[in-house]
Amino acid sequence: HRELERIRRALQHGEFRVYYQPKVNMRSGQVVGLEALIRWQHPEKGLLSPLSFLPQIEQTPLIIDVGEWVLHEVLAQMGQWLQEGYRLSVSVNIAARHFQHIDFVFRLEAILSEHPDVSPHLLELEILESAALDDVVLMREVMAACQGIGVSFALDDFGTGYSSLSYLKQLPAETIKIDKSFVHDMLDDQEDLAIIEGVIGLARVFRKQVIAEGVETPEHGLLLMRYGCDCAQGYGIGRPMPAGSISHWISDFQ
Ligand code: G
Ligand code: G
Ligand code: MN
Ligand code: NA
Repeated sequence: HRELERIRRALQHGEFRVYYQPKVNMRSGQVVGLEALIRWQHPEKGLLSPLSFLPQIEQTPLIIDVGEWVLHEVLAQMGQWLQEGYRLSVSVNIAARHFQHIDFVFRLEAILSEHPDVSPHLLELEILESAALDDVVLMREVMAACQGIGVSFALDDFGTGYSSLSYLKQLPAETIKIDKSFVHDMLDDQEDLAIIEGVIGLARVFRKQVIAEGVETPEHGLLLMRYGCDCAQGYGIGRPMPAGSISHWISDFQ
């Protein structure tokens, strides 16, 4: 519990940061948006990965406080970018417990209404297909309610859950994200390549956008494009970076 208290204090003391990683359309070369990724700027330990603190709070109410902080922070930053002439879509990772909270849609609307300058259409939520294991009917209803106010969805880490195929049919997400583990090995593992080919084919049948994560080399990008993948994200395109670096990154990229 001391660890939980420390994380709560980090939130109160403003020690969390949001980094942004670009997503690009491989054919047009356009930046299609950014993924928001939380970091902890720890006073002694330096910049910490979410893997070092999110798992500890994932099953506690604190995950909701942190998740709502991220949403506020991202919407405020999007408003700032709009003032600078950048109309950027941003996707935010939402923990299963947060998304399944009874007040999720109500609270999301409240948060959006505090940022009236930012259109909800610019906000995408990334949810894990494994989150849907609990209650697909509930998931579908909450997603539909969010879509009713303009917010869209991506199924994150797609392919790593247990029932990908049935979820694809049941969950109204606009986008699926091919998990980086498949991309990592696609160049020398025929089975991973076959999974990628299969996911892209499914995405086309279900009329969903498909984005590959973990694109680290031009070879990854070229092969994904050849298989019909729309968009890409990864260290080979741009690393997660502070908000202040994004405008420079965009001008350099284009
Ligand atoms: O950015 P990085 O690769 O370190 O992120 C590690 C994991 O943490 C990823 O699975 C990512 O989805 C998750 N993550 C990053 N930021 C957030 C966030 O704001 N909320 C939630 N729930 N998960 C996040
Ligand atoms: O679970 P999720 O897909 O949200 O996790 C995204 C994570 O992947 C982030 O922690 C991000 O830092 C990381 N990431 C982004 N691009 C790459 C990449 O090209 N290679 C690897 N190994 N990780 C990446
Ligand atoms: Mn994600
Ligand atoms: Na992922």
